[in-house]
Parts: sequence; C-alpha cells; structure tokens
Amino acid sequence: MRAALTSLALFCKVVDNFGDIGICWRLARQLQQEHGIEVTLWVDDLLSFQRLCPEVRPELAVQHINGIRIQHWRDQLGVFTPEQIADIVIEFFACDIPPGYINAMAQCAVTPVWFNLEGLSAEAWVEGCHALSSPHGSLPLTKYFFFPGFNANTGGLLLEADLVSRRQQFQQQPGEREQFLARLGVTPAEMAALTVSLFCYPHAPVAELLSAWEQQEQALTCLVPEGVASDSVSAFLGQSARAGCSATRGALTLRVIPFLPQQDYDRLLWSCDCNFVRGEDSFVRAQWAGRAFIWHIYPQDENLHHVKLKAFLRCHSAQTDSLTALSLGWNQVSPVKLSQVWSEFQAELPKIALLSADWQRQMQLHGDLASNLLKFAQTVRKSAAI
Ligand code: TRH
Repeated sequence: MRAALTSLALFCKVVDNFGDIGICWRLARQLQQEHGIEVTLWVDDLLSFQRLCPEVRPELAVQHINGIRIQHWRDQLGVFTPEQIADIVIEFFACDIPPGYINAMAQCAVTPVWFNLEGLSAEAWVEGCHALSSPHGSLPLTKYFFFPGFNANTGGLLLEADLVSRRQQFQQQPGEREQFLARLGVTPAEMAALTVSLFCYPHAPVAELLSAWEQQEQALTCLVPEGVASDSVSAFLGQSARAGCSATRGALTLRVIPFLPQQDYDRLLWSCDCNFVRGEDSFVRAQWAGRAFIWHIYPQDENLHHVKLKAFLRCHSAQTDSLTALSLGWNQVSPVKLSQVWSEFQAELPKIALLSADWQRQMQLHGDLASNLLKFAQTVRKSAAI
C-alpha cells in the first residue's frame, strides 16, 4: 500500500479571463514549494497562462517552470497506464478530465485521492457541501468536493506561508514601493497622491467613478493595467489605452501600466491605498494586501452573483457602511451616487485598513487552502487503508 502522497495532477480548463489559471498556478507553486509535492499542471490555454507567467512558452507540449511540470492539455483522449497516475488528482471547477485518465485511476493498486476544487463563495450552503463525497457511477472511485471559504467549515483561502511577512517587509522598507512604482512609469507626484489600482469587468460603472474622482478635492492616482476597462479608460485618455499613457483631469491622474506578471500584481496591491479587484484570485490577494478593497464580482445569470456579493459583505464588512454602499453601487446592485459614497469611503480608509488587519488574522486561523487540502487527502488515504 502506497501511504505517502507525493505526486499530484491538477487539471485546469480556462473558461474565460485569468482566474482559472491564476488560481491553479498559485496552488501548484505552493504545493511544490512548501509541501515538496511533485506537481503536473495540465492546462488547455498556454497563451492566457503566459500573461501571468511570462516564462511560459505556448509552443511547448511539456515544460518545467519553478519545478512544476506543465502539460499542454489538448485532446489527450488516449490510454494512460496506472504508473502515469498521480497520488492526488484535482479537477478545477468541475472540468472533465480525460476518460482514459479516469480509467487508469480505477486500475491503480492504491486508489488516487480525487478532488473537484470549487469556486469561492461566502454563502452558507458551501459549508454543507464542502468535503462531500460522490462515488463514480461505474468505477471504484470516489470524488470529493473541496470548497475554498471564509470559515473553519470550508477549505480556507490560498495563502503562501511567507506572504504576510513579505508583504509587511515591502510596505515597511523605505523606498520599496517607490522603486516598484517607478518601474511601472509612475512619477513621484503621482505616487504622493492617494493611489488606487483598478481591475474590474467591462460593465463596471468606470466612467462614473472616474468622474467622481476628477471632481474631488484630494489628488488621486488611478493605476490600471493594460486591457482593463479599455473603453472607459480610452475615453478618459482621449486615445487608445496603452501601457505608458496617462492623463490628468481635475484631481484625477489616470495611468495605464503594463499587465503585470502575477507576482508583481501582488506588489501593486501592496503599493496602493485602495484596490478595485474582481473575480476570485485578485479578490483573495487584496484581502492579504492589508489595504482597503472593493470587489467587482463575476456576473452570473439571473443576478445570482448579487446573492454571493451580499453573503460576502455580511461576513466581511460588518466593516463599515461606506464600504458596503460603495460595493453595492459599484456592482450596480443598488442605485447610489458614486461621488457621494466615494467621499464617505475615502474618509474611512484608515479605519478600513485597520479592520482589514483583523480580518486577515481571522482568516489565518482557518489554515491555508493548500495545507487543508493535503490534510484532507491524508485522511481519505488513511480511511481507505483501514
Ligand atoms: O480574471 P478573472 O475575472 O477570473 C475569473 C474569476 O476567477 C471567476 O471566478 C471565474 O469564474 C472566471 O474567471 C472564469 O479575475 P481573477 O480571479 O481575479 O483572476 C485574475 C488573475 O490575473 C489573478 O491571478 C491576478 C492576475 N493578474 C495579474 O497577474 N496581473 C495583472 O496585471 C492583473 C490585472 C491580474
């Protein structure tokens, strides 16, 4: 009986955007670096992956980066042998893994531990579904649902062991922020203003927010990675939104910066007084940045995302009324005047930064997702051995 769980295959289909590969790449790195797991990351879209990790070479079927084997997942419908199967198999967001792979899983002398890693939500039903098992219809295999989440009845959040200390060092070390922002083309005067990063879906009321910032008293610098909210950003700039472009109107300077490698995106979040984030991964990273953030949630049919947004606001931002009001307005859940709620929110930024530190401590108590997932896999393996 193979007791140790030393290898892991993580299957990722990029549905859209960057969140799918963003999360899988982060998880793969952590499992390899902190837990010594031999990870193979199967991913179907190497071009999206390359945006976050410039070392990726889209023309290669197999490559190794940071000790992780990256396998381009095309239509590998062929036959796999049990020797090719990892001890732990993760399908991300219920992507269907190759049938040949599943057949070989069933033939292994020791059955691999099989997970469906789900999306993040603060809704109460998640606690009831986390860690549930689902036997395969015809093969002697069981799949477990693993949900990230915000309390001890879920899998927790992705968090590298050294992230908080690296972030604190960056924020406390004189000159780190300035050097980093200067590399992105931000001028000293722009850095001295209130600094906000902007990452959202194209339907966000960006024009209204920019106009609110333009009219306020205090100078504000908005840094927006190239490709984000391009139409509204181009309209403000009066030219196509390319990295390096900037314009100042009223109190607002809007600067387009390059779309950053994933590690640098963290530094951007650490450098700003407030971060507008979206989806899942940037949303979680903003929670570790120790700064205020506003979440633009991924839209779902029948406004199901409104329920998800409110569930998060209930568990998190008991924080302040202005944060709740701005979040609801930004997501167009309720009609609010962004100029008014922004002023209230801005006045509360120092208080919100303190509350974020409490939130962070609270989240850390539940352990991190990668460690929780491995612990659970060990439990499954042990119970199978009895
Ligand atoms: O790209 P997203 O909208 O991804 C979404 C969500 O994950 C959503 O839940 C999922 O269903 C959908 O995809 C398919 O937002 P998210 O999750 O924040 O992922 C963005 C990733 O891009 C994240 O890893 C941070 C990274 N990033 C950079 O590396 N550099 C950048 O400059 C920016 C703006 C983002």
